[in-house]
Amino acid sequence: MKYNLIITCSVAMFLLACGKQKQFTETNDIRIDQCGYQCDGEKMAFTTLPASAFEIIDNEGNSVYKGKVGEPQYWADANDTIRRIDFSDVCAEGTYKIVIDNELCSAPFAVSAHPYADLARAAVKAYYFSRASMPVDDQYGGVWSRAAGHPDTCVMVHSSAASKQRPEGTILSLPGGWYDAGDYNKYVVNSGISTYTLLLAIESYEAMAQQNNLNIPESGNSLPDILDETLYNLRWMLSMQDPNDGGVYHKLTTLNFEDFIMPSECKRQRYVVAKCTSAALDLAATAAHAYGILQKYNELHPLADSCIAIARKAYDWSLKNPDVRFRNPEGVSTGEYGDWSLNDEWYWASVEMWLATGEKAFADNAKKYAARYGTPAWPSVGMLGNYSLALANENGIDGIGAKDSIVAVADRLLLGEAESPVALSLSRYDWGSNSTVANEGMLKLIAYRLTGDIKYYKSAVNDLHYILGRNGTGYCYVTGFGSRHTMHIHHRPSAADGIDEPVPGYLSGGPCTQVPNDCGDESDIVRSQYPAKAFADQQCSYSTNEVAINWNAPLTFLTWGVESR
Ligand code: 9MR
Ligand code: 9MR
Repeated sequence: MKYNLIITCSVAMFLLACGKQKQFTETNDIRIDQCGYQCDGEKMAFTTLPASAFEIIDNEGNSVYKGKVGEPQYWADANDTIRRIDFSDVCAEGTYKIVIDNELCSAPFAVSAHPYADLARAAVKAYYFSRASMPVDDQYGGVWSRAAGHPDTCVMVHSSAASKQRPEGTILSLPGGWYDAGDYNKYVVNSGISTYTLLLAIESYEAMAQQNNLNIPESGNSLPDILDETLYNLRWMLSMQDPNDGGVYHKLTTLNFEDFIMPSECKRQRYVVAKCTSAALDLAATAAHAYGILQKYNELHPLADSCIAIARKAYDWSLKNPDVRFRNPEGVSTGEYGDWSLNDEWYWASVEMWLATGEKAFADNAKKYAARYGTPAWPSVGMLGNYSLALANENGIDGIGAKDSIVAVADRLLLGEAESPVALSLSRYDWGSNSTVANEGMLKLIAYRLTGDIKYYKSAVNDLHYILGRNGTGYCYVTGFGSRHTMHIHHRPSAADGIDEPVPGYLSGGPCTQVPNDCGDESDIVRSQYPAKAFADQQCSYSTNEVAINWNAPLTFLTWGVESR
């Protein structure tokens, strides 16, 4: 290190003396975390080029560190031979570039005490941009301000949802909530895991929640901004219950997807569609969990009371209708979120109801549905029950080792990371693979919290590095961040607002091996057959480049947890 410094200083002095700096050509083949690295953290980049030596230069072009590039390793997921670049010894705050073989350089990146603070805010702010039924005002949205859309005050009961008290065609007022994704519909199942994940971030990172100013209309009131944002969706979710029987509508939607137009231009009729068990159980779980948190705020006591009452009714409805699965009814073609296995929803809801009420019947049901659940996703929510159980300072439910289950999954993920040339646990590139990475990172952060073992935290930081550019494509997958971020997300406002820059803070779905022809069979957009590269920064590529509330939620938890240490 000392030797390095002496050499690099003299080179710098020589360059300064000559009055010119060597110019390097920037390449995307040095993959870095484009948002930067923590001062005290491990710092790894990798290159797909056959380099042997590297140096780190600072803003003035001074070389501050020199090292050898790692041995070549084959990364099968990307069909690339990669070499690691380890510069963990560079700890001083600053802006740097990596230079390989004295020729090519990376984009500039930061080493900083808080490289993800802005990102952590933007990940939540994205929800504000996604609010239905209200405008995005100039003072909060800047160039991305827009008029309100989808008042949802005249929503029709669809034939699939008709009941005696609310026959087909009944008009309901169900405003608010977030648009699910690049489309403008609102789906209860996907709202459940998203809202819960944000609630868990609020509880887990309370100090950050208290301080974080998101510049949203509620900023300055007595509640944390992230909680205000989360309540915007929770209140809508609660309204999706039919108070007559406790059943919960699966979604609020147009019959077909809207065109790529602004929210205020959308005029199609919206409907509530079919009640189903997964929606009822996910609402029960989320509302029961919210009940616990909202009680901490005096002004939210009435809302907390509604939460537990609604959760109980939804759970009771589910007991009477334990297996009503959702399928898009004839004539409805928007997002399905159909789920064929409901044991995990039963487990999660039973755990939350037990935590909220302490009633034995719920614990018995939780035991009945306990199983080895894995990393969460919208159709597999069992692990969320383990999160709540393990994080609540309660004795737990006899025979359910929630903490052990979390740690066992985290350990498996760390094994995968250790075997990966690029230090990544991810092993499947499904639709929304970036959210799998974020959910894996979140699970590791919870394991860190439960055990205090720093190895889980470090591994979660590697997940964040992947999302922010140290990956198979060299994209930073969050709009508005990094030197090369996704520009053409499948997101209707970003496409229709006439602003080149997409609305910031949104996580793209990421590489995906499903629907390789989403841009059309005739399209000349060809997606790589290698999973880690199967991505297209194209608006048409909804299976790789859409955004979604259940993807930004684990990104929020991950960035908040990494920043909170
Ligand atoms: O825009 C829709 C997106 O939100 C969905 O995730 C996706 C899959 O259901 O479908 C998108 O809509 C496309 C439709 O499925 C096929 N025709 C083109 C639509 C817009 O790209
Ligand atoms: O995230 C969902 C993914 O797991 C499914 O494979 C896919 C197809 O059913 O649908 C995704 O969810 C989309 C939803 O159906 C409609 N809104 C956009 C969502 C993200 O693409």
